[in-house]
Amino acid sequence: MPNAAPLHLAAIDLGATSGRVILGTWKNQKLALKEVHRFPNSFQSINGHDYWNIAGLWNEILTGLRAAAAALPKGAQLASVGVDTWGVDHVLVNDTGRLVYPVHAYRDDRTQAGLKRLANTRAALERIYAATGIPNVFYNASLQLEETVTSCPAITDLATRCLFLPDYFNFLLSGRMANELTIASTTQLLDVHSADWSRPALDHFRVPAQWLSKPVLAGTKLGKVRALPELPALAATQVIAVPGHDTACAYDAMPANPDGTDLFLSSGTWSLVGFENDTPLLGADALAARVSNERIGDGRYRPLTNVIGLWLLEGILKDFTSRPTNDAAWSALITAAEKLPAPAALLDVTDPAFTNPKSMKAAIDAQLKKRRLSAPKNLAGYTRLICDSLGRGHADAKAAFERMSGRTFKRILMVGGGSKNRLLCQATADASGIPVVSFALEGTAVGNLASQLVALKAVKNTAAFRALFGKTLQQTTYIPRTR
Ligand code: LFR
Repeated sequence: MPNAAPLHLAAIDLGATSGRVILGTWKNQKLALKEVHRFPNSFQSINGHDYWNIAGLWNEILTGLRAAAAALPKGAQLASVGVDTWGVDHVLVNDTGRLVYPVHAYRDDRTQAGLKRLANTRAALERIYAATGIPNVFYNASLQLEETVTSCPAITDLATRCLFLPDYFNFLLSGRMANELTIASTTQLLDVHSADWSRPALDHFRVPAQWLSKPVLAGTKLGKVRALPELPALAATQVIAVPGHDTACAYDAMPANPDGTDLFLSSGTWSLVGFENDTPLLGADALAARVSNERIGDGRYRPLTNVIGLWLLEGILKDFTSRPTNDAAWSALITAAEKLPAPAALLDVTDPAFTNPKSMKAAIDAQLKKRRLSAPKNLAGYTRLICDSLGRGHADAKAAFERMSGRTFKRILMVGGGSKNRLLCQATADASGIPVVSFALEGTAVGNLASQLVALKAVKNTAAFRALFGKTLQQTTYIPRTR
């Protein structure tokens, strides 16, 4: 049924290396996207610790929303706005919403001691995994909060609420404090069998239970944009708690076959390989394969594994002055890398040395040296090595999921920045032996808008959105090559 008046919505989509505000217009069952603001993002270090510039991000959000309002046709209004961000990071605030602790970035190595402690306590590790479905990873909010409470005990007097980043920006926009389910599911503090916090996990990491409220499901209306002098044009705009976790949004945007035979790959700074399921994947195999049972906006599960992703390439580029600065130079780099012979051996992409090195090139060279392998000669060589190694990592994740779930995946659907990298797409198809279908798509922003459309009752549900949106999408299929 064609809708009479177009609906205009804004997606605020924050990534660890860049953020954007996208204006979505829904008209005649079609979604048109317009990027109205894009900005770089990075954490900054002071005295050995890494922090996000929260005021800077808020100002970029305001700039983006003003740009969205200015881009509307005359007389039109933004019906709603939603925020998604990377996982795990959070703010601690008091009752009035004032920040009472600096906002650490998840790559800060302050969690290393806690990470090792849990890794070395098998019984606790298994108990926490059984309770939360989230493996022991350095960035978990659980480890971060444990470190905060330990290093600054007075924090339990100062802070009354813990808001994850999308929750916090929702609060700044709407005035309402709420924890949203998908972002809560990244923390290792949510109960894997319900949609509420896990008491055993909160107790284990000594996180005050009163800092958190029962998570709301995606699609919850938080109220109108509050009177903000910076945003006079948005007084009638509804703030909707979309899936706050960017990966949940990216998965929602995938035009997947409803028969469950598609594996999903959201490829950006991280490669998130996974699928949708009615139940979590738990037990020893899942723990060994580091399966993260994150949640879909409606409460179901997204078992996924987190492969290090294009962080490797982003890192190596910093080590070369010859790095590409425009699309043509990027394409030339990928072409040069494609022409090289396949590397004799691939990187072990699970190496913790790649987490936050001073120089990615030095970290890669050190691993190769340890394994008595020679380092690539130039940037094209590193690009080839990285893309082929990530392709192998994606294929290993596919094999593990097939083994654990009993499913057979027929295609890998790929969205995000990496879906534009044909070397990475082809390497993934070659290593996994099934076609990779890549969509030139900002999946995270699209999933964010889809959730708003469902909440506003313009679309029935995610499946209906995928079916409609899939029809309009450009796609490229990479067929596996036999070697
Ligand atoms: C991707 C992502 C991943 C999460 C990582 C850290 O942007 O949200 O899903 O594991 O960032 O939060």
